[in-house]
Formats: sequence, structure tokens, C-alpha cells
Amino acid sequence: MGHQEVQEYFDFVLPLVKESGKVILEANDYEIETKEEIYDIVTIYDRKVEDILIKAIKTKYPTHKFIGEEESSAKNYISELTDDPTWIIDPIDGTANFVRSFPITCISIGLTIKKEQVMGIIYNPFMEELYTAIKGQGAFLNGKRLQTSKQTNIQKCVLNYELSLARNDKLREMYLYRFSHLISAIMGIRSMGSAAMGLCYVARGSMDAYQCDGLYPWDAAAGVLIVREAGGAVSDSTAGKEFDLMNPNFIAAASKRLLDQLLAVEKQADDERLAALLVKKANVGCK
Ligand code: 2AM
Ligand code: CA
Ligand code: CA
Ligand code: CA
Repeated sequence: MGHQEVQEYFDFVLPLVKESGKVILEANDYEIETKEEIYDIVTIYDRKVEDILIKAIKTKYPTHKFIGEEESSAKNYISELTDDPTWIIDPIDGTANFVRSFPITCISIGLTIKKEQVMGIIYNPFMEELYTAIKGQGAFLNGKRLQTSKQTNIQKCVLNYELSLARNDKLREMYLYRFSHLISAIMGIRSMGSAAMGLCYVARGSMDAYQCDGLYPWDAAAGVLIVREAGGAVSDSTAGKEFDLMNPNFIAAASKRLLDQLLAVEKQADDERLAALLVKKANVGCK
């Protein structure tokens, strides 16, 4: 895969992203449809934007593959990456924000080639912010180069921790333990409802770190590359595990030093939770 090939894809998709942004800005029907769960919502604009993007890219590049949030229930959804160029699309990240006119809402498009993240585009049409990255070429906001905050001290860290995913029964206990350890270790905590925007704020230095567990590839595909290209570090939220795009549980931080400190605090929380679980099991066994 050459740099020129990725640049060609980037140049092709950028006008489509701008066009899709207009669709979002011109929205006037905020009716929501609920998917399998009451908190899992979709609007006609999520579908419209994904449709515009996938149709146009497919026509131009018929051999490319797609992983799209709203397409994920369709028959051609792939849950494993192949070596083929694969577009990973979240047509609206922050749909719950979008329907409330809370402008932390964006289109997110990532591209992998040979399973490697090579390009990311995140566009917030409300704020006219276009975040872009091509692997090895740096990250940009409206053409201006981005740099993370370079924060290295956990006590001064402002962390954007996506708490709404803690509603998930399988994740709740882990979140609660980690949350209680983190709030005393860091300076401040935020939660804004868009993973893609959360990652962009780390890339531009407005937040020192972002964390969310239990996400999907389309939430992270563009933003993680943008953070890395801005000088930040990303890893799985379990210490020692590498970031897995197909199963994104992750922390993104302004620097590797900060990332390691956050991972250490969370490891302590995880160890405490596992110890409590063992005690609980032993007590049940005694009955
Ligand atoms: P979405 O708006 O595209 O659904 C914080 O809410 C982040 O989690 C957002 O990036 C959001 O993406 C995603 N999200 C929202 N509801 C979710 C759910 N039920 N399961 C997994 N991720 C979700
Ligand atoms: Ca959604
Ligand atoms: Ca999303
Ligand atoms: Ca979405």
C-alpha cells in the first residue's frame, strides 16, 4: 500500500463527507427509531448519510469492503478485517446528541488496508471542524496540524470517560470500580456522548485522555489514528493488551507516560474487583 493510493482514497471521499455534512445540517425530522434496546436509537439521517457514503464508494471501488453501523445488521456485514481496503463508517456519532441539538455530533470514517488503520476523517458540520489523518502524515484540524497536550502527570489529567456505556450489565461493575479509583487520581472528568469527538479533543489537546469500553469498530476507526498521528498513545484499557479495533475497549492519552499511569490505576481497580468477586464466590460456597 503506497501513500499515493491512500491519498487518492482520501481525495475521493472528502467531498462526499462534506455533502453528508449538509444532509445533517439540513435535518428537520428528529423522530427516532429504537433498535433492539431503548437507548439504541437511529434517525433517517443516520441511514441517509451511511447510504450516500457506501453507495458512492462502492461504485468507485467495487472490491472494497465496508463495516458501517447502520449496515451492520445487513447481510454483507463482516465482523473480521481482511487485507482488502475496508471502510469503517459511523454516519452519525453521537445520535443522542444530534436529536437534542447538542453539537457534539460528527461523521466518522476510517479506512484499513491489510488490517492496518491508514486513514481517518471526522467531520463535525455544526462546528465546521474537519479532523483528518493519513498514517505517517500527521493529524490536522481544518488543515492545521494537531498536537496532543503532552500531559504527563495523572494528577493534572482531564479525562473524558464515556460513562453511559456503564449501563451494560457486563461492564457496570468494572466501570464503577475504575471510576471510583480514577476520580481521586485525576483532576477532572467529562462525558460527552461521542467517541469520535472525544478522540478528536485528545488529538487537539483540549482533553488529556479519553476512555470508553464496549464500543464498536466504527466508533474508533478514525479517531484512534487521529490521536496517534497527533502524538498521542492508545491501548486496550486492560493493561498489557494491545488496542483491538474490532473490539474497542480503550484509553487514548496525550502521552505514553500518562497512558501508563492511567492503566496502572485501572489495573488496581480491576484487581480489587476481582478480589471482591473471589470473596463473594467463597461466601456463596460456604452457604
Ligand atoms: P452512536 O451515537 O453512534 O450510537 C457514547 O454514547 C458513545 O457510545 C457514542 O460514540 C455512541 O455512538 C456510542 N453508543 C451509543 N449507544 C451505544 C450502545 N447502545 N452500544 C454501544 N455504543 C453506543
Ligand atoms: Ca448508534
Ligand atoms: Ca458511534
Ligand atoms: Ca452512529
